[in-house]
Amino acid sequence: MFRFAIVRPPSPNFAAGLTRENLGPPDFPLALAQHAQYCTALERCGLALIRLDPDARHPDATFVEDTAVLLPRCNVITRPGADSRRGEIDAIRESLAQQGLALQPIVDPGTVDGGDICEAGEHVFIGISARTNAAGAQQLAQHLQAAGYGTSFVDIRGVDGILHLKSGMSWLGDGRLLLIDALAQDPAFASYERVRVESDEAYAANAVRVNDHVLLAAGYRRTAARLRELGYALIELDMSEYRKMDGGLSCLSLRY
Ligand code: CIR
Repeated sequence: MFRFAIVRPPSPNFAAGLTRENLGPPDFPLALAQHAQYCTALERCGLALIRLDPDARHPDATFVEDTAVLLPRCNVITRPGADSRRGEIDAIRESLAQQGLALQPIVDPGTVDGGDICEAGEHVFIGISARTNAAGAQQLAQHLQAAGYGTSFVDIRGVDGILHLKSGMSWLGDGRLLLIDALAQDPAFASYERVRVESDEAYAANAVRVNDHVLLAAGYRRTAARLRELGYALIELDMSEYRKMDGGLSCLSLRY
């Protein structure tokens, strides 16, 4: 069960953040409204929110997930792979320390973005990507293994269209993963029940199980129907402005 989430609304220069998408600049007032709906959804799932102030020095700072990996027995402050994002960790470290969490570091030359880390109960998948390098993945695996978690690496550098591992997959609980086709065949996931996301709905693969609900991007009819069939209570959220900046549902909060 998650009890808390750290969230941080975008700052007015949100459009200056990194993106590989060609969907045009985000509409800032709409991004704020979508963020507010996202926060309401987390509260509906029973979470108490820790709301950080927007950070104009870091236009990507709303994507708080990339700055830490928080698990019941292991908390790690990351070292984000993009230079422009490295300073985002300061405010997160301070906030987590205030909550009394003991934090382990990722150190140079390692880089890790939290979006590459997919916790699946006692096992953690660590994506190796343009942001998370082999040294960072190795350091993180050592921290996790010392805390008793199993780990495996998933190299996504050859997978088109996803920035982070979790851009293409999510843990649904109950032994189930939601996956895009390009990941579904990876042997790392062979022992899980795999729920496929069709290629024209690939963005929906970044869902988030939060206690008794699954948060899902709005507008992905077949994925929503499949998850409902499996018995999940969905909260569908419009993510259009975050998608323009290469972000998905999971990136907007750090849940613990
Ligand atoms: C970036 O490129 O770093 C941001 N514009 C998007 C980060 C999205 N984070 C995530 O998927 N965990």
